[in-house]
Amino acid sequence: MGVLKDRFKEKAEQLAGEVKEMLKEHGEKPIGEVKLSQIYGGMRGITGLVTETSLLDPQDGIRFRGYSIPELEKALPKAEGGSEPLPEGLFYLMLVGSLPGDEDVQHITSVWQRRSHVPNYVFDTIEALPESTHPMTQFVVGIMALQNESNFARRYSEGMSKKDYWEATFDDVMDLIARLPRIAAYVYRRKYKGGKHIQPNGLLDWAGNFAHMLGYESEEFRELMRLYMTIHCDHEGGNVSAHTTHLVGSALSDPYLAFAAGMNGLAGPLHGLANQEVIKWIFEMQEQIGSDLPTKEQITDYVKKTLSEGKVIPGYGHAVLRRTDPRFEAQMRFGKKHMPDDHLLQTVWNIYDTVPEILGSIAKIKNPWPNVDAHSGALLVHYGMKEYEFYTVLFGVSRALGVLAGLCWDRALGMPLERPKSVSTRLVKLWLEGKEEIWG
Ligand code: CMX
Repeated sequence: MGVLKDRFKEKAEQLAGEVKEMLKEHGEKPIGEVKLSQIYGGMRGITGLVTETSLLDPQDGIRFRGYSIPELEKALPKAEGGSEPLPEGLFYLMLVGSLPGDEDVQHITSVWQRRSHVPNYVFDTIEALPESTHPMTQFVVGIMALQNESNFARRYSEGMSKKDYWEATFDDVMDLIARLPRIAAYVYRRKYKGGKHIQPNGLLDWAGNFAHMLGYESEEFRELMRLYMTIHCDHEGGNVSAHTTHLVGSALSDPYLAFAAGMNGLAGPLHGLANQEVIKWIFEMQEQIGSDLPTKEQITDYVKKTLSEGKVIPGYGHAVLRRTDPRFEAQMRFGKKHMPDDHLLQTVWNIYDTVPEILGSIAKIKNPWPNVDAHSGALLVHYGMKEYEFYTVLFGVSRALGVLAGLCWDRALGMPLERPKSVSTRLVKLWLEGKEEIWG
């Protein structure tokens, strides 16, 4: 068994024992109340899931095993000569629960390098799609084609014991994460670079190699990819991509099936697709105003026009956060360090100075502050990646780290099939009249 697998097994066995004891003693203790408005309101605020990898506080922001993003920027190992965290380190932290050393990170890099081969039939499957197909759809089709390789599916069909589920999941997770950058880069080069593909560089770290396969060779872009892949990876368990991966995995669908399902959720404009919508919206604003550096007054007018047309301001608002997203702040720090004079970034910062006050004056909007997607596209455009329809694929490659580490934990803790109770409005009405019981 590999070093990482051994460590995970040890931690998982310990926690599984603790959870068993905890449930024996406290299993009947209620956690809060559920209101009628919540079941019609996207289940906001209902605590109904357990996710080990990260926790989101509305005021404090995301913490991975207790560490905030600024803390991780300092504490996680870096590439040689680099200053951004390596995503391998965050994967280790989410999986094992403690900070990795340089050797732990190097181990993960080399395992992912070894497992990164993508069979040709996966590329052939992507090639069967029209080039106009959205990059997220091509990405998901590539993942689905790869499902043929699933250890979990093969071993299950051979009659695997329940106690081995976690191990087969772990093997699939490592294979899948290792291969995702190659599939994503293939989609990018196919759609935007005339099918001129770039072979992997086995000497680079996971994110550095991804940048290389995309065709961006500057060390600064590699650093951006390391930061990007780190900060987008997880946002506790209730967001659409994480929850979907967890839900589909609960049917013992293998990690390829579960992750592909999660990616279909990430492809929605209220979730990960917002990063493409932000840049599209800014490009349209620049064009209509006729300037690549609109004034704050012009931005204000444009924001009001967007709202008056019944549209959302992409990149602003959040279902849980009630402050500026620390992932936005991390990208702003990167921008101020590397490209403070870039007009697109300055526009993003001017929007940040303008939008919260406008959204804050609309009573129904609970969070007027920017989320992760408000910033990411501008950094990519700076380095020449203007093909904004591809941005959600980058988000997806990163999100794999969190949701797939989460899936390892789900199987290790023996999480059962997820099956909440639903009710019809007819039953709700009868319940309100006192004629029916809902919870009986
Ligand atoms: N612009 C305009 N209206 C907004 C808004 C925004 N940025 N954010 C929220 N609202 C509106 C909602 O559409 C909703 O209106 P209705 O009641 O008419 O439907 C109302 O305000 C209440 O929404 P909320 O409770 O504040 O927020 P929700 O939890 O329902 O939704 C989110 C959260 C992210 C979907 C929403 O803020 C939004 O649509 N933002 C823009 C899209 C975006 O940036 N998504 C990316 C989120 C991060 C990610 O997952 O990647």
